[in-house]
Amino acid sequence: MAEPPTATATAPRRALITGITGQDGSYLADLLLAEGTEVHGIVRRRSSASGLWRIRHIRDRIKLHEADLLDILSLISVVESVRPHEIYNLAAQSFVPTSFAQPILTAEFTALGVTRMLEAVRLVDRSIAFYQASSSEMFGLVRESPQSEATPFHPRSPYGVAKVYGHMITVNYREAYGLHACCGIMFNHESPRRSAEFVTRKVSEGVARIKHGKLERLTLGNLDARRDWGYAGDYVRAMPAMLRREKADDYVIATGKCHSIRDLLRIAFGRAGLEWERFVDADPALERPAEVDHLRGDASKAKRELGWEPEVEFEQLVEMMVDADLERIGLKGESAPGTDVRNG
Ligand code: NDP
Ligand code: GDR
Repeated sequence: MAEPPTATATAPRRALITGITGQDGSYLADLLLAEGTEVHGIVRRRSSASGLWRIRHIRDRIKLHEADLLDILSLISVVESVRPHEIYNLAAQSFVPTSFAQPILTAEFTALGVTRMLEAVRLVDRSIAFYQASSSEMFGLVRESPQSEATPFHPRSPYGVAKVYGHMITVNYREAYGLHACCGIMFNHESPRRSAEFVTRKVSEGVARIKHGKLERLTLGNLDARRDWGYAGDYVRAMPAMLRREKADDYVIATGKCHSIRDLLRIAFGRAGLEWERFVDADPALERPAEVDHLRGDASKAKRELGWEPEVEFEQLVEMMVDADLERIGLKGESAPGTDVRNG
C-alpha cells in the first residue's frame, strides 16, 4: 500500500473539495486558502465557464480537476493524483423540488455519489479524512424539537432520503473500515452566493427587481414553512473544525432559531422600504408533494466540542442578501442571477 499523505512544515495540507463551484464549496475554498491549505476542486464537464462565477475571484489560486460523481473511475483518478489529506464531499443535486422531478438522478448524485467517493478513499488511501455534507432535511417530519444528533430521521423528499443514505454509508465506512469520516448535519444556510431558486435568494432577488422596476410581483409556494437559517460563511468554519479532531464524529450545525417565510419577507421587503403584502402571491402549484414544515437545530455538541458558534444573525443575513442583489441588479440591469461574487 502507498504511503499515507502527511502535512509537514514544507509540504502544506492539501484539501480536495467536490462541489467547489457551489455556494458552500466557494466559501470553504476561501477559508482553506486563507489558512494556507492547498485547495483542489472537482468540477464536472461543462460547455461554458459561466458556472464558475463563485470561484472566479480565486481561480488562479486553486487547482480544478474534471470528474463526475457518476463516474467512479474519474473520482479514483483525481484522488490518486491529488493525494489530499482531506476530502470535503459537498457535491450533490441539492434542490428539493428537483428531487421530486428527478428522483433517480438525485439518488445517483446525492446518495450513490457518496459511496463512490468513499470507495475512492478506501481504495487509494484510508488515511484521508472525509467530510460528508449531511442535511437537516433528514429530520423531515420532525420527531422532536429542536433536532440534535440523536433525533430519528424521517425524510420527506427523494433528496432527504438520498441524504439519509449518504449519511449512513459514511457512518458505515467509519465503523467498517475505520475511515476518519465525519458528517456535518447542516441546517439551511444562505448567502449572496446562494443559487436563485432557493427561497431566501428568490426573495432577495425578487425584492431587488421589484425595487428597480423590473418585476411587478413575486410568486412563492408554502408561506407557512419555518426554517433555522444561518449564514454559509459561518457554517463552512465547522467543516474543517470537525474533520481535524482526533475522533471522527457527526455534528448538528444550526443557529437554534426558527423563522417563517413571512419573517423573511417582512425583513427583505422592509430593507428596500416596501411592504411585502402588496407584492407577494402564494401559488399552491409551487408547494411540494410532501413538505418539511419546520426545522430548528440543537448545535450544543458543536459548541461544546468544536467551539463553533454562528456569528451572523438572521436579520443581518437577509439584509446582506437584499443589499447585494439591490446593488447587482441596479448596476447591471437584468443580468443572469447570481453572477457577481463581490458581495459574497
Ligand atoms: P449547491 O447546489 O450550491 O452546489 C452543489 C455542487 O455540487 C455544485 O458545485 C455542483 O456542480 C456539484 N455537483 C452536482 N452534481 C455533481 C456531479 N454529478 N458531479 C460533480 N459535481 C456535482 O449546494 P450548496 O453549496 O448549498 O450545498 C453543499 C452541500 O451541502 C450539498 O451536498 C447540499 O446538499 C448540502 N447541504 C446544503 C445546505 C444548505 O443550506 N446550503 C444544508 C445542508 C446540506 P455544478 O456547478 O456543476 O452544478
Ligand atoms: P430547503 O430550501 O428545501 O429547505 O433545502 P428552500 O429554500 O428551497 O425551501 C425552504 C422552504 O421554503 C418554502 N418555499 C419555497 N421554496 C422555494 N425554493 N421556492 C419558493 O418559491 C418557495 N415558497 C415557499 C419551501 O416549501 C421550504 O419549506 C435547502 C437546500 O439547501 C438543501 O440542499 C439543504 O439540505 C436544506 O436546505 C437544509
